[in-house]
Amino acid sequence: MRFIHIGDTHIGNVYKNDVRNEDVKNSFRQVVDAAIKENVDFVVHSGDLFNEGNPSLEALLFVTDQLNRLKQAGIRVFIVPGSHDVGMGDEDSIVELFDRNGLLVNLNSRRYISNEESGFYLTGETYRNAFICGVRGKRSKVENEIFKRLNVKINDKAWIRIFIFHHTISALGEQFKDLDTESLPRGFEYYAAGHWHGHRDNIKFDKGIVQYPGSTEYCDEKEIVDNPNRGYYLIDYDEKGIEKLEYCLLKTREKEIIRINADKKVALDIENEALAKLSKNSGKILVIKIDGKIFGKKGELNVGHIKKEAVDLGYSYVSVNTAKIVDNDDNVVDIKENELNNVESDFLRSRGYNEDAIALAKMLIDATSNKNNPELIKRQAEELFDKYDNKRT
Ligand SMILES: [Mn+2]
Repeated sequence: MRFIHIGDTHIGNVYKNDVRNEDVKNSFRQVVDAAIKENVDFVVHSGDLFNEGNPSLEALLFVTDQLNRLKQAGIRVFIVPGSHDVGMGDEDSIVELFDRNGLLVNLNSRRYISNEESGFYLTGETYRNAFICGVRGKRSKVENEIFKRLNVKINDKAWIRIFIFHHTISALGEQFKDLDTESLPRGFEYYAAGHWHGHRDNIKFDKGIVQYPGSTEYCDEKEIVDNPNRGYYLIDYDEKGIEKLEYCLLKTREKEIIRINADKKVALDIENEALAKLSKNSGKILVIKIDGKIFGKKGELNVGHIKKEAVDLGYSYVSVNTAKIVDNDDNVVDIKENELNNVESDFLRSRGYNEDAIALAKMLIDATSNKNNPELIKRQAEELFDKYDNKRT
């Protein structure tokens, strides 16, 4: 028997860029192609099927078509909703719609769950001698609590037991965790994990392994720079358990990462240096990362100009990261600004805002404090919305 494990496919508007959103779809299509070609018995998806909890009609139709291809090939899909698959304030996930239409199995559909005083009871499905169950991604702290009260009715007779979840566990690094690794239920051979967009496998837990396939496409600049590969797992199993496990690569767009040091250079020199490194191409992804101490002001750098030239040369996606540039002014106001920043953050935190919202508010405050230069405010506002839009896991 054989299955594919994927996660974080994020169908929808990951980018404000049609070419890249098509790439996101194309990766999903490649996985469906592979599932059919490899003649798998089923597909396991560890959440974030969609990028938004209320996807566009186009995204819904695309996913419907791809799931129908799998259905026609006799391949079932098992999923738990991810953090992106649920709309604001909604209890049910968009994934449930597909469950009711018979195109996939939502393992967190209410028929698998019973929340009682004595605990949170979970069942799953046994299919082709594999027992599969899971817990959906987190929308609030409640989901973490579920793990503490979790009782799973495991099928001991299955050849393999698969637990799907959508959290970053502490084994990935304490600073990233939204769940202690030890909180996972025991007794499974394969832990199909999602939410972490990087690819990490073979994390040992109990008698099994935790596997993060990562997202099927790069969803932001950080992923483009940090994580070289996108892919999925192909797993063979028999009555003795997992027989063979392979990480298969997806074909993604070529990318170019340019690093520039700004030390002692004026804005125009940095701009020219960046432009000189670009070349005509047919749709590469481009990330320019600039760091160091600029001569003059950071705001003088015309990022919009670099972006426009790059797009004209054919790059499909351009990101110019100036976050690591230091101004001449920075040292002088360091202490004062730090204190002010803390006061602002503490206040917002006391009002219950989360860290993302606080970061956005602070960026807005920074941008509007440059009162004398409307062009600069406009440019910074555009950049900060870009950054906020692309910030997702
Ligand atoms: Mn995700």
